[in-house]
Amino acid sequence: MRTYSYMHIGEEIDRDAHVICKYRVTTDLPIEKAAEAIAAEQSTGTWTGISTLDEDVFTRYGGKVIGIKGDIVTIAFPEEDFCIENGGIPQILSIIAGNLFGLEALHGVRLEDVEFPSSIMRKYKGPNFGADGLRKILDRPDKPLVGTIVKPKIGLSPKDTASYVYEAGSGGLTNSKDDETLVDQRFCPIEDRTKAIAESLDKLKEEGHRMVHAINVSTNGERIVQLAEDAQSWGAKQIMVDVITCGFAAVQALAEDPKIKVPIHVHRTMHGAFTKDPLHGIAMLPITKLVRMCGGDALHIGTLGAGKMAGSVKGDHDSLEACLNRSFGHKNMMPVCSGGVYPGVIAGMVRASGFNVQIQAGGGVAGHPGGVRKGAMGMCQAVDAAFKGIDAEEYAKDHPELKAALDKWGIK
Ligand code: CAP
Ligand code: MG
Repeated sequence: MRTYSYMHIGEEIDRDAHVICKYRVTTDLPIEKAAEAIAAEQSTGTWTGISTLDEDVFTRYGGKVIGIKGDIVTIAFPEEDFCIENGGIPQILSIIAGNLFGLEALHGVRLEDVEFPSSIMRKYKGPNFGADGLRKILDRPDKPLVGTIVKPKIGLSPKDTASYVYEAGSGGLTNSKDDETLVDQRFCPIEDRTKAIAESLDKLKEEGHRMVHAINVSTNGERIVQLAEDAQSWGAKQIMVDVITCGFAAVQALAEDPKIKVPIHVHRTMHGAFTKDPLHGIAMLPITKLVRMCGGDALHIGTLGAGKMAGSVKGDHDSLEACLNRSFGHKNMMPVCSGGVYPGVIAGMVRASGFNVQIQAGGGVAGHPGGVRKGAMGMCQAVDAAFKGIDAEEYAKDHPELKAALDKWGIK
């Protein structure tokens, strides 16, 4: 029985006929052996030579280790290993991010990046609106979008949620959203909430202010598209989905449903389970690329070191870049900076991110001493100051809502 070598370092490979993955590997094995173990496990091999593997199958479908640099291993998987139909993200993940994480011989392995050939990219339609489309809806061409997450996360009635949204919009916010744990609980049924919020948004519109609120439709696979359609019929101007708990296929199903005509806000709750460890798991970069392929219009990317959530500044930057770069082949996606944001962190955060972002604060709005409307004003003033290049403390001299926020939380 023959055993085959998965090592192809130094050989020419057709990059447009392979899915190319970069893994960070920690192991006591020689790294070549570890790399081969991954390529084998994720393509044509297993832990031992097998009688059923012949030259032809191995050559056509075997993963190829094409680079090793320090602890980074690059593996190219032939495009033929992947499903022919559109909708193959679950199967793509079972190859590029599958059994390899459990291999005993590896102390740690982290999928850092993935590049898809155009034959696979073409199967995915990408965002329907993207960052540019969202800006058009909100008539806000240049400044960062400024949003809130209704707080408390859970417990408010539809009426109280709608009045929070109205107050936030009156204070100038362009966006608001349900929190990730709110979908359709008894205290806040989704139909009543969506209708009540739609009234708030209509009232704001009559008063000359455009705002969207993302209704969280994260639910079972067989219900999610119908729930999103229903939410839209009840007046939702944006829908939200938790990509990790619902799956990439859910984002794609929503984006490709011809009846859904509103943008999709993508939350990433649970991502910390595999993004937080720098040596094991999956980085946000591949997650971002997959969400963009599947059609998310906005995605949480972290706060570039400014907020409450753990995350590497480089990781957040990579994700930001992958949302916005114009060479991706699909519309761009609005990067959402959220998690412990308050007015005093905005200048620094925007310096790191640029202006093409959606800045979001839950506690940083609802925790303002003057209430939600003033909290929203404080956030908007901080964004205006950053946009104009004026120091926040200086700007606060003529803007009492910002001043109150800086007095409470300080500047980071
Ligand atoms: C922010 C948030 C978001 C986090 C998720 C929260 O609220 O609603 O879920 O931004 O962060 O509940 O924490 P606050 P990440 O503004 O009150 O912090 O995308 O980094 O996982
Ligand atoms: Mg939240």
